[in-house]
Amino acid sequence: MAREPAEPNAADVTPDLALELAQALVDEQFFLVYQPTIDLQTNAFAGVEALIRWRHPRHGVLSPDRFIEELEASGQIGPVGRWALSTACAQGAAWHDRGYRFNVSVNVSPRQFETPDFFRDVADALSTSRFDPSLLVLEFAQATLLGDRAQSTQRLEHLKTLGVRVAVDDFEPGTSALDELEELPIDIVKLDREFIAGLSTSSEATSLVHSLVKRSETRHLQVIASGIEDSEQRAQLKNEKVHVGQGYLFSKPHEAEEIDRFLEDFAIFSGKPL
Ligand code: G
Ligand code: G
Ligand code: MN
Repeated sequence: MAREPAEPNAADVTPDLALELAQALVDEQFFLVYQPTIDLQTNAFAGVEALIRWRHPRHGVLSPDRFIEELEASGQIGPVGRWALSTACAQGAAWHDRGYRFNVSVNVSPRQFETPDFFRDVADALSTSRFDPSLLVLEFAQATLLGDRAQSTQRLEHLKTLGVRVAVDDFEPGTSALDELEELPIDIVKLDREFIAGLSTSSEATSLVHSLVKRSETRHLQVIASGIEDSEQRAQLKNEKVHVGQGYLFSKPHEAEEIDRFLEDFAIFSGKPL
């Protein structure tokens, strides 16, 4: 599905971009931003999703929609994905050391998941950072998992021996293949943000959320709603017993230092209704 970029970009893609991408990792132009997730029932801070950005020397900060595909096509997703995993785990461990214990989610693209190195990349990121594996969530798009299901199952089970958890990203009830996904060892289902955007005007969407949550209880799945932008959506999702929420209503993605400030406010004002 075509999406508006979440943040405006400074320039259109140029052929140079592909070449420049090769140097970007060496030149430390990539950085991660983190978007908080909130327990909708208790208002507790639940975790963050790590999202990559490219600080381009001339075009400014570029969002992954502009360069992930190119990284995939050129095979550079291997080293860049490794960097993202190890950076996110190191940051998660640093928060943990300061007494904050929450999940850190990292997005995994199709080609990353396919490479034999991926398991070792995750294992290395965990052991180097000493981040608690049970706090690391790997997010996969449905299409990444549903290609060769037998192979996906095998890979996911192997990854899960590390103690990590697995999320299905951009899930759209009604159109997504829940039956097939449930055969895989998944732990978390993330509701698509465009689906959430349509929630208030569609009673059908509301009943789809209702049955998903009901089903998740017997399957021991956690349901996360992404793209929550207003308090009406939040109230509706809380009412439907959706476990966790993410979206601009709570916070945009921010660099780690800004998340630190968010956490401080959280500790101080944890009793306030968000
Ligand atoms: O952050 P933003 O909404 O612009 O992200 C756009 C897309 O890029 C999302 O679908 C997200 O899954 C993907 N993405 C963000 N960070 C990473 C990353 O570190 N690795 C991979 N493979 N994909 C990412
Ligand atoms: O596909 P994935 O869920 O990994 O994409 C996450 C992206 O969604 C982030 O890059 C972020 O910029 C964007 N995003 C997060 N919250 C919101 C929101 O409330 N509204 C919109 N429009 N985009 C959001
Ligand atoms: Mn994601």
